[in-house]
Amino acid sequence: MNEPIAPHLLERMRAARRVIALTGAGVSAESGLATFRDPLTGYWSRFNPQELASREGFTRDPRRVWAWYLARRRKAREANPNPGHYALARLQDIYPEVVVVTQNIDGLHARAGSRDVVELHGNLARFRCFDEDIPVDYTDPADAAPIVDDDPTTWPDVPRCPQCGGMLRPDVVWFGEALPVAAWTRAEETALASDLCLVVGTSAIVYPAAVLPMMARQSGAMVVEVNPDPTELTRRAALSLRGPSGEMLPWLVAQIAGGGASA
Ligand code: BV8
Repeated sequence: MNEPIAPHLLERMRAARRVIALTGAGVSAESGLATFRDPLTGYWSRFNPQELASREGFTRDPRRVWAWYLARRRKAREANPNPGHYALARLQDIYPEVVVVTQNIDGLHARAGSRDVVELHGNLARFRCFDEDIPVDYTDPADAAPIVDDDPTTWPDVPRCPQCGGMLRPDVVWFGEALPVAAWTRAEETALASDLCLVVGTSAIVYPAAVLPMMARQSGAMVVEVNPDPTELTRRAALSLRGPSGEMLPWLVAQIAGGGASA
């Protein structure tokens, strides 16, 4: 059973009108998608994700990086939103403004019904030409041969851009790359205008995303963290719910809505 929320904090959350929810890989953990902080399983455990999620990593070994993303794309396509994603979507019935600003590239917030999602780091379902940087339609055939992480003979060749013959890449933001301007601008504006900032399932290590809760706090927002572990943000949060978001978020939403112990 969760600790009851102090009445003054509950009142402050209920009085909010503009909510920003900053999410990271942890909100999708209960959908079966690995986080970055988890030791990468199997073959990928020998790599630092920052090595793979970078232009240098891709140019060094395009087929390895392509295989890693395609395997993640397939897992995300087969995954389902979990109660944490649905609870964030339910906030839309309580507050006039709810914006989910996510670092995740799995598309699960939209699939759970969140209508206003800002994808800071792109989306695994979209692809671009590595050379021209233009969007390129590519559908990974559902019946394609399985990718075996540590068997390079199962890694598909990197598909080519129909315009220029350059390699395709996932439409995600790699380390060292700038965030999409429109997404970052919207995220900043939302953080500065918010009066309640939920920070869910993120280690708050990657920038500039990790700045957003501080922007919200400096603008007077109440910061609430949901994470099984303490993070860089914990000491700055007015409330830290120590547990998995798939359990804590439905409980939190029920408390805010004035409901009982379950969602
Ligand atoms: C930029 C998409 C500048 C790809 C990602 C040196 C050289 C170059 C850059 C830098 C440098 N030093 C610092 C930087 C900046 C760098 C950065 O921040 N590095 C870090 C490592 C210090 N940032 C960048 O490079 C950014 N770009 O700075 O550009 C620029 C400006 C102008 C012009 C040119 C350049 C780009 C950063 C984006 C990188 N792309 N993702 C992909 O996914 O493959 S980042 C990726 O990692 C995620 O998107 C996310 O942001 C991050 C992982 O963090 P989390 O989501 O928090 O996940 P994590 O695993 O860390 O934590 C999970 C949490 O969940 C944990 O706290 C855990 O306790 C919790 N949890 C677990 N289970 C649950 C749970 N919580 C709730 N419920 C559960 N069940």
